[in-house]
Amino acid sequence: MNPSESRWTPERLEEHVRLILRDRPFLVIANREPYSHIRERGKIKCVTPASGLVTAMEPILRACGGIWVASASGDADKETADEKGRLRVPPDAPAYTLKRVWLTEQEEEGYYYGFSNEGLWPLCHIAHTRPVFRSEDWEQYKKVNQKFADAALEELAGSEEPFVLIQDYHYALLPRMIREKRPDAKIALFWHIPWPSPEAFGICPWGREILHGILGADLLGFHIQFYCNNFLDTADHLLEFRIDLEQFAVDQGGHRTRVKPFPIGIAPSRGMTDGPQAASARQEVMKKLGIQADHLGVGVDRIDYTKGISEKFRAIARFLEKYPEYREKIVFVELAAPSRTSIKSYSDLGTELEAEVERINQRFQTKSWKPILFLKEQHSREQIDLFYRAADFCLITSLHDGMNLVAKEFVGIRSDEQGVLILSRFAGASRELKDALLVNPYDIEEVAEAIRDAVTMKPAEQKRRMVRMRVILDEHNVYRWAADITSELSRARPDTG
Ligand code: ADQ
Repeated sequence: MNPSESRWTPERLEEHVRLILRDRPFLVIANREPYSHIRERGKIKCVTPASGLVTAMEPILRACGGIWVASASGDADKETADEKGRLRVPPDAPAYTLKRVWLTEQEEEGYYYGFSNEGLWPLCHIAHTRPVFRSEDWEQYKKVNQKFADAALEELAGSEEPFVLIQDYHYALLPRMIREKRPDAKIALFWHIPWPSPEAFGICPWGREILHGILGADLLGFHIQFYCNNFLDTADHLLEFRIDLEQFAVDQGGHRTRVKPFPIGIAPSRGMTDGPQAASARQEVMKKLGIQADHLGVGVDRIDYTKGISEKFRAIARFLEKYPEYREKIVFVELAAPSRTSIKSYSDLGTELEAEVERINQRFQTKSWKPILFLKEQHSREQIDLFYRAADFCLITSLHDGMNLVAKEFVGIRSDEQGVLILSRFAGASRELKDALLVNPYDIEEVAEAIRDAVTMKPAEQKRRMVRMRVILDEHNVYRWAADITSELSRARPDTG
């Protein structure tokens, strides 16, 4: 079979899912909605957040006319849905149902910002930020999980053997809540972030309840095998259930949860063949920013302490210190999206990073040159892609990261087979993208050397590495990720006893 025949496409995924489901319903639960409605200058506008998850889930939902349950987020969401929060989407070619769930401010504060993002997020990422566990947040987390379970159960009424795919750490309790009412459902939970060691997880006051909730699923997915192993170790330490290390499963009486890696990918060939190629992209970027440089580096991150943005800036400073011949010749552009800003430590981090860039720039800058441009805003897909195309290297220094899609986006777009990826070995993506320059982001010296290796790497060597990484991305795109999860879920055995 040639590669194009084996490649997964939305059509192939749709076909695949149709065969598996045979008219059984498919329900996705995710915090983010695929379509939201906002008011703009007196008019209602439908907006689609650019998201890999929407790309992967839509073909499945299209294939079976499924249901997506999510938190309402737009200020015109209410009047565009029916009294049960339902509407048909995509608006221009309705194919499946979006069911919106409304949260109160207090619920959102406790469940989303509190327990999910100040508790579970730092608990699962080893980035030396202490998790905060407040019992009020935990109460809201339980309440909101129940609210989503009720919304899902309402939609599943009257169906038989439905497939339920739950996304992420916001819904750890949901698999058990749904299973208790619908033992015939096949339930999967995909956990997009790492899973820590049993000792690290053990500090969570409600660790056992969380594990018990998760283990209501038939299938638990992580990006890499290492997180699966950590999860099984944790379950072994904290619970009494039988762990099957040969099959990677947890057995609880008659119910079995399989734990498997499903490395997420990106959509294939998004803009890979069209749009300006590297040289003209470079010109466009330079003109836009009013800069001149022989070497251009790029970083693309949400402003989050797990992404190691401060370590990245320190490594650039160290590079300029060690190799002064690159002063005035290299510019590093960091596209940094503000994120979770109602949590104080996140908004403080944005300000601290600005100050750090200012310090480094003041130290090295000349009349006509600054080494780092910190562009703190949400950029459009087109803008980010332009920077990926224009850059000589992309620098990713996550202190810990489930996968890191930026790494894959950069490689995916480089149809010119040039450019160097410098990638933290603590990002899940480092398991697949072995031809990146892999670094320990805590080792500033090593990252500075990797920058030097990137800017001196011969085009033939860049090509050799890029081609190999692109083959891997091509084979493991996001449609295959969705297909693998659904196939595996279809093999789940009904509970016994
Ligand atoms: P994130 O932590 O959000 O996702 P990542 O995988 O890097 O991390 O995805 C970030 C996305 O946001 C990318 O598509 C990127 O292009 C975009 N982005 C970043 N900065 C931006 C900016 N300034 N403007 C606009 N867009 C920007 C979580 C996990 C990851 C895992 C994903 C998917 O933490 O490890 O890879 O889910 O499972």
